[in-house]
Amino acid sequence: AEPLVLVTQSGAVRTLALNRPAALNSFTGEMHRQLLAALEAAAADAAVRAVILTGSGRGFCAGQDLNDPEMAPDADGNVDIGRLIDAYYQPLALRVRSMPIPVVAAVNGVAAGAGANLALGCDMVVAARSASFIQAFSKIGLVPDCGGTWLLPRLVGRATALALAFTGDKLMAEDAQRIGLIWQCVDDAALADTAQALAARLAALPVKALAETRRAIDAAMGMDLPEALAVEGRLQRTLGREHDYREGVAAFQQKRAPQFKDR
Ligand code: T3D
Repeated sequence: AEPLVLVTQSGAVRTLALNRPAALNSFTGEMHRQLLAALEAAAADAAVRAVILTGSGRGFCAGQDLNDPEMAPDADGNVDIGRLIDAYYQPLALRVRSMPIPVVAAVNGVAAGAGANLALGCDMVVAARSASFIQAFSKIGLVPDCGGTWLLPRLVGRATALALAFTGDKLMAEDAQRIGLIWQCVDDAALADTAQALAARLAALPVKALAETRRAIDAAMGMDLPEALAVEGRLQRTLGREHDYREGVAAFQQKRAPQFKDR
């Protein structure tokens, strides 16, 4: 069978493309399993220093496949959504957010429901001009999941988070960039090259320090200043003993390009 996640590699950048284009790459259990396995493999492979997450066809990801047999109602007509959340969406949101390397979302088309929040949970989001973001949950009586309730107010503040979540209106990539929901909006034809160049640039940086930066910033959101300073101090003390720090300083002093390798 055709893989539901296409895995390709260019230099140190691994690209994972969701691959159910006929259903706008919406999630079935099997696509979840393949994506999680592909993320685990990228995390474990020293030759991979950045990941790009994208979609094949005209969509990025339309969230849960609302026709998935795993969502079939029981005899009382109820769907056990909690099972899907526990088995798939929570592990996915946590896996993306705890990767040891940077994760770039290249949003090639519509990102709806959990698909929007999967993209927004990545470290940097680049979107094609024709792409859009839809918090589709309110239309089917749910709350934003896959980290949406946590991500949205942090990205755009409470007022905009609630407006996006309540209305479920389609937000075009250009507007998403304007309000700070994503990093960059580019012409459709430039998306793949822009994402690849960005990921390659991140891959050449000390990725361990980038992963710790993500962790520290996420943690600091829930801390007061003394606590956040303590975390910074702890991380700086640890990173200061690593190869990449010595290499970065030596390269600066010797006026040469650094060769980072910690992970
Ligand atoms: O179990 C749970 O629900 C747990 C919770 C999970 C979190 C969620 O993700 S909830 C949100 C689920 N997603 C949605 O509600 C979005 C549903 N999709 C749409 O609203 C629209 O498709 C889009 C706005 C995303 C795109 O619209 P458009 O007009 O560009 O495309 P389309 O024609 O609607 O879709 C193209 C095909 O993809 C179509 O199939 P067809 O008719 O050509 O055979 C459509 O049915 C299919 N498709 C799109 N989204 C889904 C889907 N099939 C299954 N599930 C989908 N989510």
